[in-house]
Amino acid sequence: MDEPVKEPKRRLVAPQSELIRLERRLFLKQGLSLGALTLLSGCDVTDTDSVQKALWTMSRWNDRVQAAIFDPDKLAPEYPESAITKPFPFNAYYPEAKAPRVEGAGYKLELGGMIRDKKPWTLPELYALPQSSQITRHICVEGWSAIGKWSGVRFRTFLERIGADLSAKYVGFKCADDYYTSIDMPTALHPQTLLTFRFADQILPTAYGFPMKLRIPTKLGFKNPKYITAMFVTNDNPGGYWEDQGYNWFSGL
Ligand SMILES: Nc1nc2c(c(=O)[nH]1)N[C@H]1C(S)=C(S)[C@@H](COP(=O)(O)O)O[C@H]1N2
Ligand SMILES: [Mo]
Repeated sequence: MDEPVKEPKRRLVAPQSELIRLERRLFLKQGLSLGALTLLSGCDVTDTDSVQKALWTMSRWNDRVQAAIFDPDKLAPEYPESAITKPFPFNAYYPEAKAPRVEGAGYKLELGGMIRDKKPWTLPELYALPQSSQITRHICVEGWSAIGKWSGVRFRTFLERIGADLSAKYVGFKCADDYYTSIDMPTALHPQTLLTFRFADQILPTAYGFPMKLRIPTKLGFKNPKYITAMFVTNDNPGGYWEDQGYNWFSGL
């Protein structure tokens, strides 16, 4: 849609649409209206800066509440093969043609932080770990969802194998693009959280994150890093690409 907007008019509507954006975020993420936020925070909603600050405070509060009510035994729904979405959508903060092409032969997964054995892992070593599969729904905050089949090692199994400190708070991920994200340890240990190397029974294609994607069906799509090159265990929240721009950090069940 190309709607020509004249320069002066655009400048006039800009602050208004910023507020509409904020209101939408507030409503989506906290189930709140701008009016309710005004009452709760006492800040002037026409002052975008203080609204942003209040949003951040509430988002952090929300993370704590969500982490507290996280149920490690609650499973995301699984589906039959017939429910798989074809074609499965690609998504990233750039178009598909720009997806990073990781060289499999020389690849090594780097480990850091609170991990006993930080020896880097090659792909053949990772493929030799016990593998399991899931058919689950990937839900993107942008408003689409799709069912896919991923296979790989239970992340808990891998964390145990490398001697990760399971009492630490976070696991952080670095990716071959400039993406990064992090998750809470209870979610890392959840039985459906898989470090996956296959999509639809084939080695992960570039689009879906070769050489690996952390598949977490209990979290929104942006908490599922593709093209992982490094991971580390830490007690300092590493944030994330979208999280640092205001998306709720926990974003999960
Ligand atoms: N490295 C990396 N991982 C990423 C992203 C990204 O841009 N880079 N985008 C996230 C988002 S927002 C979504 S919805 C899913 C999309 O995964 P798909 O391409 O397999 O559908 O990847 C997530 N993981
Ligand atoms: Mo997404």
